[in-house]
Amino acid sequence: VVPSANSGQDVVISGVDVSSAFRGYENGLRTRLKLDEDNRPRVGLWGILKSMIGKDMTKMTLPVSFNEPTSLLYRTGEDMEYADLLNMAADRSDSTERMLYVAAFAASEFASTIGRVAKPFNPLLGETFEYARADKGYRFFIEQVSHHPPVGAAYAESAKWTYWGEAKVDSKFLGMSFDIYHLGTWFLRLRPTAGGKEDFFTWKKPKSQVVGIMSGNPVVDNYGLVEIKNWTTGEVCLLDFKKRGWKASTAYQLSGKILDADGRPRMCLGGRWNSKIYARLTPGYEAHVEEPQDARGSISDPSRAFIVWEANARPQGIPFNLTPFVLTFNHLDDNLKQWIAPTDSRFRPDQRAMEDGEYDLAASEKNRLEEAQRARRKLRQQNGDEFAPAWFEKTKCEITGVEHWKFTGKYWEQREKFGSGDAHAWD
Ligand code: CLR
Repeated sequence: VVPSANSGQDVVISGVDVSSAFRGYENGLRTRLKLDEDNRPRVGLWGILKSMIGKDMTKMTLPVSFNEPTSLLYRTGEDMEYADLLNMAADRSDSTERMLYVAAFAASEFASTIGRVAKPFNPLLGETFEYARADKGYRFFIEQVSHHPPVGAAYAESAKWTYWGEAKVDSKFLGMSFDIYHLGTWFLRLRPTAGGKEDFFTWKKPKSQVVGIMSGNPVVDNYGLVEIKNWTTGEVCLLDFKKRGWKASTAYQLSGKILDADGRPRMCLGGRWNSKIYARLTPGYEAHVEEPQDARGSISDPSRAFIVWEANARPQGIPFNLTPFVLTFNHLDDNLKQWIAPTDSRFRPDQRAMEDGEYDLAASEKNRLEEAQRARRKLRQQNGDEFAPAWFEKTKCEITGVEHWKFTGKYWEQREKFGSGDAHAWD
């Protein structure tokens, strides 16, 4: 366990002291699971999937050994791994440079997909997950707000930014590939350190796809065009996640350009979403950007590229090929138990059993939870009730006109009450 360093500093977001959100995390981050190695049976994917062509993931019943001990709530929380990029963005006084770090953030969200061809657990309706990092100054929260179709509403905030959106995926197994479409829009408000107007960005994630299923060498690819828009300045970043070709050298590539409000190029990007991203100032023209000979280029020097982002190391030997970052999510410290909601994913016995390598228990617990969920839905239907999320409300974004889930902020208030001894705070 390493400290997540609650340095004793107060964390203030938009004038509000949010330090209590970090209570319960004092014992630090775990660096390993109970298990040293996942000894899951290695079964070929194709053998089991071939009868499921045309189905989406929610309608596929797969043995639990195809799962990893995460859920779509955790997989969305993984967006926070490179949240530092958002602080770097806010610290730039030039809006093009802010866009650059935001673009790197949007691409960095895919680094964690390497080596993770496994099914995350389906979150239960109303399930929540909170993750607060005093050392990084942010808090993240997500609630499963819909089951059919599955939707998670996420909201993360820090002194310099607010990031929110809808984790909503549609998937289809087509035989040749398993395709995952990210339907939700992602929103980011950035408060430049130098002052001035807030930036307001939106974008959609590119497509994820599992290929190589039939050949027995399944890998995750992420590809497509992403348009990141800064609604405050009119700038746009076009990111092209290249589809993986036959040669391994074509994998993970990305290129992009940042255009000013008049559509003129200002900066170009290149690199790979699994390792490094570079950029170069290209005032008025476009250029292909690749790894510079020396890393000494600077953001203001059009003659050379410079490095914008580098992926964290992926140490070998972590069960399920998890990243060191996501490994910290399911850590249920005794201290933390006194603070988090009973709906928190850390309390899910099936995911717990999975990460402990107790696969039969994981399967039976998963079954039990899903049966109970079906029973609750039936009851709601009989009573003519509709499920209402506890912490989010559906609204329309005034700027973009896009429907989205608005965080009410109440979660952290109730958490503070609960942690301070109000046993009914979560009722
Ligand atoms: C990609 C990064 C996004 C969030 C996100 C959501 C859904 C995830 C996807 C990521 C990666 C690939 C994924 C997918 C759901 C299912 C799919 C994990 C993390 C897996 C690979 C499908 C495997 C299915 C077989 C086992 C049948 O920000």
